[in-house]
Amino acid sequence: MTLSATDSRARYIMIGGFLGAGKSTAILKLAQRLRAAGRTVGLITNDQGIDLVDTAFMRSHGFDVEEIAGGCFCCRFDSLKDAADRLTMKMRPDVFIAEPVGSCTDLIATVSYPLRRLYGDAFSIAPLSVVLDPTRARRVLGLDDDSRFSSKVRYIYRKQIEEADLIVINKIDGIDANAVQELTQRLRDEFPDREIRSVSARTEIGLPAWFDHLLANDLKSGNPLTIDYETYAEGEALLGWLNATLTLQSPEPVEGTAVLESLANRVRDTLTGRSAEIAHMKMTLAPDDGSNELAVLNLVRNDVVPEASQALSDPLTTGELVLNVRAECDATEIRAALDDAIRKLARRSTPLSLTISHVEQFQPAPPEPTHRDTNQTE
Ligand SMILES: Nc1nc2c(ncn2[C@@H]2O[C@H](COP(=O)(O)OP(=O)(O)OP(=O)(O)O)[C@@H](O)[C@H]2O)c(=O)[nH]1
Ligand SMILES: [Mg+2]
Repeated sequence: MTLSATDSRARYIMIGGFLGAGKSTAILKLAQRLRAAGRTVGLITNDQGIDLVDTAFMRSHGFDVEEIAGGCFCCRFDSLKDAADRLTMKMRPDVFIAEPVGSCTDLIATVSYPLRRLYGDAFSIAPLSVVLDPTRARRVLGLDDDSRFSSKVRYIYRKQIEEADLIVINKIDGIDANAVQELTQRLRDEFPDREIRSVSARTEIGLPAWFDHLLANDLKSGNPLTIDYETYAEGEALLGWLNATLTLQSPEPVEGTAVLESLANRVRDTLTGRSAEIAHMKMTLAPDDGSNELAVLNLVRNDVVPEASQALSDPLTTGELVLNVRAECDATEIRAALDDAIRKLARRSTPLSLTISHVEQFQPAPPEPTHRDTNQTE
């Protein structure tokens, strides 16, 4: 965990990649390692809406998190700087780690370069990592059958890889080594000159070398991505977004993970029935018992079962559930799937009452970056 001893600037690290690739999991591991090495870390999360599972997840591990809601970093560049300033006022981080929205691309031209140009005296900028879920990447790159996302969503996916300084194949704990090898070869062929790493954010294989690279190397200068903003905007608008906060009440104590699984399975089944591919459905459940515990559950494709990554120690009767779903469909379809799931859970033999206290559903608006640096100077 070496940071330059002579450089007094804070390090700014951005870890991108498509929805559900494992950005938050990796960021948490990096933040924990830095903290263990005596470094102060400030985290910045980002979403098109508010009520973020990622923010709750990272705060539950004791980190200071600033959330930029209502638009991506590139379109809310000034908010990104304000968030960094607030963290600086609070705890002067040695390292900022920022997680951009998983449907966002062109980050080097719209975030990294402007940050370096305008605030290069305050931040040293690390290379951009783009994290991949290998199963999803194999499908998008045509190694496995993929008719699940339409071509404009796949366009964004490819553009994300194209602008990466470091392509990070994640989740290698859960996939055959030959499949990773074949994917690596395809990435080398299609995106030459990128550094490619294979890691598991979960089991920590490959993390130390990746993280050391991010601390020791600076963002290079080069031509920004060539990208058609119309196709990019259309691709983003194909993705429905739903963020909701719900109040849970149960007459009898229930297992938090079981509640989340029941809800996730029902929403997934409805969306699968409507041929809507889920990019990421994530949930947290916080009991009202003052314990500060958090159950976390994720689903990153329609053809898998939801995975609990954090569980509660005890059953609960009341709590707050936060749900974020991103899928390729109209957001109203996700809302209908949620309402249907809530009705079904209320009719179970042991009924569960879930009441929506806040909900937002939308298709992301066209990206309009605050800055886009095309002529790069160091
Ligand atoms: N098997 C395995 N699962 C992983 C690994 N890293 C992340 N995951 C799981 O992948 C799912 C998504 O992880 P996140 O870290 O939330 O992904 P993300 O990229 O931050 O997702 P968004 O913020 O929605 O774009 C969760 O269920 C994680 O537990 C890994 O190395 N191996
Ligand atoms: Mg995340």
